[in-house]
Amino acid sequence: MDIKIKNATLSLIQGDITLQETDAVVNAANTRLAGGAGVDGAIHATGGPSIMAECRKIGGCPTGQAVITAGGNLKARFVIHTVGPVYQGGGSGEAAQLKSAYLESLKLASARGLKSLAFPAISTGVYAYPLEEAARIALMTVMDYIGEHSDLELVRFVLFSRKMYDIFAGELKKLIQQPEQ
Ligand code: AR6
Repeated sequence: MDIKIKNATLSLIQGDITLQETDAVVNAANTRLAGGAGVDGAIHATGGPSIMAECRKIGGCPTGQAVITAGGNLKARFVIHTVGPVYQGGGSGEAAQLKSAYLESLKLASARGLKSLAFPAISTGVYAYPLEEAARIALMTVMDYIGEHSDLELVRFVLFSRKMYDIFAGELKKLIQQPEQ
């Protein structure tokens, strides 16, 4: 599913983030940038050890922030590593932290002059964020950003399962129908 916002395309696909040919792919990392399971494990496995070497030099990344490394053996030239919140019931600022993880990744892509970016569904795996709310926050943050900034031409959400694709597509349809909410 694709929609146009100003000059940019917001795209949803079912797939594997490690295969994307966008300028950068976003990694759902942890604060130590230490690697792990899920997207993080897949990106390091496919991208090779140079990505971890750069992560070690950077040292870490607070929740809601983002850092950038080269893409190693990935097709993407860069990896933006961001850290989403661990979901703890919703009363610990998780929504603001999740929004910030997307926003800081977008800002970093803009600052580097990148034109295309692929996101996974941050925090929806190991970090257990409720799926519909996570999808809504992800989509609203990206839609607002590309509506206000003309530099990014493509933002693609790469959803690993059919279920997650359907959740994102459902939330996107709701947002398009009721853009003020
Ligand atoms: N491509 C796209 N999406 C994927 C892929 C893939 N190759 N693999 C998994 N997903 P997660 P988190 C989906 O757990 O919740 C790591 O250990 C997955 O189905 O990767 O932010 C880190 O080191 C889910 O919907 O990230 C951290 O410690 C989504 O990606 C911690 O997990 C995110 O799941 C971060 O947890």
